[in-house]
Order: sequence, then C-alpha cells, then structure tokens
Amino acid sequence: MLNEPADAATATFAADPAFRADVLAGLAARPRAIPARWFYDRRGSELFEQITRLPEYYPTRTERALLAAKASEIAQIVGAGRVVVEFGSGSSAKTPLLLDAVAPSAYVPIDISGPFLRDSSAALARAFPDLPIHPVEADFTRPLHLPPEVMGMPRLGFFPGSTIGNLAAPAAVDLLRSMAATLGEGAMLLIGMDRAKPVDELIAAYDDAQGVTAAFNLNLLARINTELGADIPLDAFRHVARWNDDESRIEMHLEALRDVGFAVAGERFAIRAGETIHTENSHKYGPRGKRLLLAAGGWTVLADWTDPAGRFSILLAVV
Ligand code: AVJ
Repeated sequence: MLNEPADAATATFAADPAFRADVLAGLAARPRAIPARWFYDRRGSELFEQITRLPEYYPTRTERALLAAKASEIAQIVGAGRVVVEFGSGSSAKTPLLLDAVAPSAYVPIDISGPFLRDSSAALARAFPDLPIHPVEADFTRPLHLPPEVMGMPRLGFFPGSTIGNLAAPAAVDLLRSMAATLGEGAMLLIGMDRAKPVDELIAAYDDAQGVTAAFNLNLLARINTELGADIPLDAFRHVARWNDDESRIEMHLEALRDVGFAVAGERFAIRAGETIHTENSHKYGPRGKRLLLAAGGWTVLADWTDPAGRFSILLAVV
C-alpha cells in the first residue's frame, strides 16, 4: 500500500479495522458491495429510527402490532421463567411487549454497540425493576457464552425486525445455527420475517418520499469520509432501491451520477457514471421460504403468525 498522508493516518487510527477492511475490499470487488452492518454509526442509527416512523415503512409498526396481538398466545407456548436473549437489541423498542407477556427470569440484550446497549438496558431496568438484566457487548453473528448468572435456565431467543433479511441464505443459515449454539438445548426462538408483497409497496418502503432512506444510505459515504480519511464527493452519488425478483429481495445501492475518483485510507478508487456500490439486501419471504430457512438453520417452527394484511410474520421455533 502507498504511504498514507498524515491526516488520513490519524483518521484511520481510531477507526474500526474491520470497517476499514470491509470498505477497502468492498470498493475493490466487482460488483462493489459494502456490508449493511456498517450503516449504524450514531447518525445512521438515528436515521434508522426515523425510517421506522415513516408512513411508507410498514415493517416496524406491523411487527409491533402483531406482537401485541399475539402476546398471550406466544406466552402460552413459551411458558413463564425463560431467559429472554435479544440478538442485536439496539434500542430494544419492541422488548417491553415481549417481557410483559412471557414473565422472563432474566433478560440478556446482546449488541455490538456498547453505548446503545447501556442506554436501552438502563431504560428497561426502570420499566422492569425486578427483572435481572445482563447486557452482553458482542457480535452476535458468532456463537458466544451467555453470562454465568443465567446458566442452566431455559432460553427464548428474540430476533425481531426481519434483521435476518439482511443476509443471503447461506449466511442466514449460519446465523440461525450460531444462535442455536448460543442458546443451547431446548431453546426457543421468536423471529420476525418480512413477507414478499407487491413491488410498488416495497420500493416505497425503501425509497420514501421524504428522502430519509436516501440519507441513511448516503450516510455510509459520510461515515467512510470521517472515519477512514476519505474524500468521496457525496453529491456524486444517489440512493437507489430496486427489487431483485430472482433473489426475492430489495437491494439498496449507491449509484455514481458521474465518473468519480477518490481516496480511502490512502487507496485510490475510480467509479464510472452509472456504476453502483451495493449497500444492502433486505430479503422478503414466502410462506415456505420462512420454514425452509429456519429448518436449514436447525429450528423447527411451532407457530407462524401474520398480520391481517399479510405484510409481516413472527415465527416461534424450537431447536
Ligand atoms: C433493519 C435490516 C430490518 O431491511 O428493512 C430499512 C434496514 N434499510 N430501510 C430493513 C433498512 C432501509 C432494515 N433492517
């Protein structure tokens, strides 16, 4: 690699080396692609919270209403006294609904972002003063050890939001298997999965009229600029959301509006007008696809609930 200018070296010093590696490899690859997990810096997390409140973005409110409507049915199957383990807890917005319903023995939120984890754990501790809470700051995509305090207690994994949809089938299967390993024998999993639906509804949800999703997508470039000492001109790119029918997924891309050159961490890149950087997949599932994916991941479906309009599903599975 070329020698880095001093300011770039300073900027990269504090940066996450995994972020740097993913961005450099992703920009050099064909097609160019950067994993969606890097959207969520502070600004990206704020923008995502705004997305969940957009009129076009149906998943969050649909899942929350479905969870509220089915809470007692879920509780009946799950039984009381399990440890609820939430994967990628983020702001834990849907968690109180579940905790109210299943009377857990403890709550273990797992998130890669320490500050987010501490804030949401503190808020939940105020709402549930008698519930033991054991936050784990970790990357939940790999098997991990749960805190010793919950040793030997039966577990209920919670993975809402159709976050699984960010992953193509092989990676989704790996993640489901890793969750089974983390949770252990006899565990259950409550998972949200978004459903296939008319393409115009999907495109609207991922390319909203107010441009919040566009800002969320473009923020990735701003993050690269500040954290990796890059000089990407943001006005040279536009947000694109497209439906990939073969893969049954919404894809988000950043499309170059003109030929553009820039440096990231001292490495030069040139992108032609019309070329894109693929930034996210959001898979949408049919009724059989959901079961098949869970089965491949080692889970047997016990129940599959869908809202009356057929937009979103919550599944309960056992390992
Ligand atoms: C958080 C991955 C579930 O795919 O719908 C929202 C992220 N991207 N709008 C999704 C997202 C654009 C979201 N997930």
